[in-house]
Amino acid sequence: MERSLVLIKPDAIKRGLATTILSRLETHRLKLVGLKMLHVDKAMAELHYAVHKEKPFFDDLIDFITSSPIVAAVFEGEGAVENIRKLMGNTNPAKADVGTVRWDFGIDIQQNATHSSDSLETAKKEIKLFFKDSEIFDY
Ligand code: 3AN
Repeated sequence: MERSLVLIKPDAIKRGLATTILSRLETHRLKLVGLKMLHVDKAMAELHYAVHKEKPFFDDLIDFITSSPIVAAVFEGEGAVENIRKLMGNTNPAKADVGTVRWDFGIDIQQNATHSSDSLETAKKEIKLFFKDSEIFDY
């Protein structure tokens, strides 16, 4: 079954939105198979966002994601990667569809509440970065 990585970012954590966002996914046919709270360090953040290394917002992005603990989750389901992206909405909350997580909870393009894997290939790499095999459950 398809799996995807979801991160609840510092802006959402600080506003007490972690369980609200996780719950929204759980009620949309996505099964929670891995969950942890962690404080990402600079090295891990740079690995996670390696594709954005040359972007002008890279340093700010690293500072932001390391600015507080985050919640990392693995969800499983048919079409999980695409369905989670749809539920999250556009990267820029101002352009997100009404009813999406980023429409409801995003502040701006950086403080946009969540991250979710953008392809199956990326999901596999991202899940490996955040979770050991033994931290993902079959049930
Ligand atoms: P998504 O998270 O929707 O996959 P990406 O992969 O394009 O979006 O960007 C990764 C993260 O980089 C975004 N979640 C956002 O926090 C940040 N980001 C993207 N574009 C910008 C931008 N123009 N200015 C500041 N931060 C940005």
